[in-house]
Amino acid sequence: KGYTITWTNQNFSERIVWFPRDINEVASCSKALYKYGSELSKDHPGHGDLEYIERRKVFAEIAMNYKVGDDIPNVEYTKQELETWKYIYTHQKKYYPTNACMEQNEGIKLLEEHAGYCAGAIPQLDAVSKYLKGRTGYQLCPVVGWIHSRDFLALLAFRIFPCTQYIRHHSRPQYTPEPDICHELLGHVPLFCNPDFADFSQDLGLASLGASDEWITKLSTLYWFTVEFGLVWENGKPKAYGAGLLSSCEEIEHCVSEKAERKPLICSEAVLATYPETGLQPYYFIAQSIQEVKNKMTEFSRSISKPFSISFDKESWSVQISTQ
Ligand code: NLE
Ligand code: FE2
Repeated sequence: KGYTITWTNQNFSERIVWFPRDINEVASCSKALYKYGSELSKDHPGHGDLEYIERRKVFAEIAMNYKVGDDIPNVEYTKQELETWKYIYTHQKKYYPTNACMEQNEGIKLLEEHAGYCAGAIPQLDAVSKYLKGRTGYQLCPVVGWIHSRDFLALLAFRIFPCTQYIRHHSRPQYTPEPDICHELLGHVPLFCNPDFADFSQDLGLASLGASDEWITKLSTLYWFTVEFGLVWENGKPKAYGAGLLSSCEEIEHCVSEKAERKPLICSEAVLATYPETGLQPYYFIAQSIQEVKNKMTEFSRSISKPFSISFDKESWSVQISTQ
C-alpha cells in the first residue's frame, strides 16, 4: 500500500489516491507513525527516560499486533501510571462543570456509570470500546502514537477511533504534546457518546477518502480547530468541547479565560489557519453549539470536488462508491 498508487474502478478510470473500502483494508491505517513513537525527541517530556521508553514498547506491540474486531488486550498499569491518571482525572473533573460543554459532562456521567470511569483506575480500552459500540456504533483501535492524517481520517470513516493506550510522562501531567490515554478517554471518548458528534466525525472521515493531499491538509486542520481545540457558547459563556482542551490541565483553564483569543467558526477560514502542534494554542474557533459545528462541517465537506460520491453501508461495514 502506498498513497501514490492509483486505483481504477470498472465504472471509471480517474486517477485517484488509494483508499480503504472495507474493514479489512482500513486495518493497515492504524500502523504507520507520524511522529514521536519509541524515539522520543527533545521536545517530549519523556525524552531520555529509558524506563519510560521501554514501557512504551509494550504498548507499541499491542497496537502493532492488533486486528480490527479482536478484543483489545487489557493492560496492568503501574503505580506511577495510576497516580498520573488520578491527578488528571480529579483535576479535570473539577473544571468540567464550568469549563466544558454539556455533551462532555453527559458523556463523563455515562462512562462513570457504564464503562468503569473513576479516579482510582485507568479504564481499559476494551471495556470502553464495547460500551461505545453499543451506544453510537464507534469502536476503538489501539495505536502506537500520532498517526498520519490521511490514515486517521480514513479510520473515522469506518466508525473506528484510533486510541493510544500508554500514559503521558509523569514529570509533566498538566500538558503533553502528543495523544495519550488521558487525552483519548477524557477528551475524545465522552463526546463520542453523543450520536450527532459520532455522525459528523464519520462524515469528516468519509469526505477524506480519495481526497487530494491538499484537501487532507484542509480537513485535518478543520479537525484540529474543532474536534481537538474547539469551543462552543453556552448561555453566553465559552465552553470547551475540543479533546486537546478537555485533557489538558493547563489549557482547560486558559481556553475559556479572558486571556484567550476566540474567533467565530468559519470553516473556510479555519482550514487555512496555521497552528503550533505543541504548546498552548494562540487562538480558538468558537461555534454556537455542537449542532452548528455539525452543520458547518457537513456543508463544508460537500464542497470538496471528487469524481465520485461515497456512502457507508452499516451491514457490510464497507463504503459504496457511485459515479452518478
Ligand atoms: N495537550 C493535550 C493534553 O495535554 O492533554 C494533548 C493534545 C494532543 C493532540
Ligand atoms: Fe486527539
